Amino acid sequence: MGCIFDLDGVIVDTAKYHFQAWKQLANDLGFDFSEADNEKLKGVSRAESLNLILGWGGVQVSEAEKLHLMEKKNRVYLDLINEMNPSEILPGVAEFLEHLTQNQIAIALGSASKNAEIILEKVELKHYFQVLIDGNKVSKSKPDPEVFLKGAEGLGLAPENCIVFEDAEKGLEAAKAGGFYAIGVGDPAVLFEADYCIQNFEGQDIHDLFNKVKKA
Ligand code: B16
Ligand code: MG
Repeated sequence: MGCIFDLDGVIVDTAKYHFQAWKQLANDLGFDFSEADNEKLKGVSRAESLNLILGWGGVQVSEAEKLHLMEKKNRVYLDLINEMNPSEILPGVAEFLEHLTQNQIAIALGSASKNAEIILEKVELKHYFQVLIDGNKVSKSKPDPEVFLKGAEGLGLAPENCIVFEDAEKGLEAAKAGGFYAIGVGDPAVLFEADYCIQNFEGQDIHDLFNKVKKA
């Protein structure tokens, strides 16, 4: 049995730092975008995020300029995440990872972020993960299931023996497309693709969760 975790929105809230960094880039290019628009960037790769943002601003640039803009945004983002510490771990996550470990449940990360490893190091959770699949190891973005399939493969488990925890619709779509059980972390009205939803990890028991998704 295994669990595969998304990072942003599940383990930590890095969306606020992505927003700050992208907003600064957009402002430098002479336009702005809202926090509501930012919701559409959750779980979306860096390159796809940039394309969406440039579209909102009606800005067209060359492919070379896109690379430069992505680097610029990432430098600002890295400065922000460099200040992260374990106080930013979302409620109940550290205890839940410990509970999984105690129960010999395998743990993997399945994140679109190329900065996932450094974030896990900053919040001191990296040692819980047997497998890290991040934006550097996949060629297709969620809703393609590649990131979770590679996670399961790394753990030596079949998708039907793994639960994926996700906060984004695209991530849940990816999990279901890959044949995984999927637990949404957040609002069930939004995360309707999930087999089951939790508000956070506080007091969660993995055996209860497996029973709930199996019945779904
Ligand atoms: P990076 P997740 C995603 O993380 C974020 O939700 C998304 O907003 C971001 O663009 C993407 O990572 C790529 O991040 O620029 O650090 O490579 O939810 O898949 O953990
Ligand atoms: Mg996420």
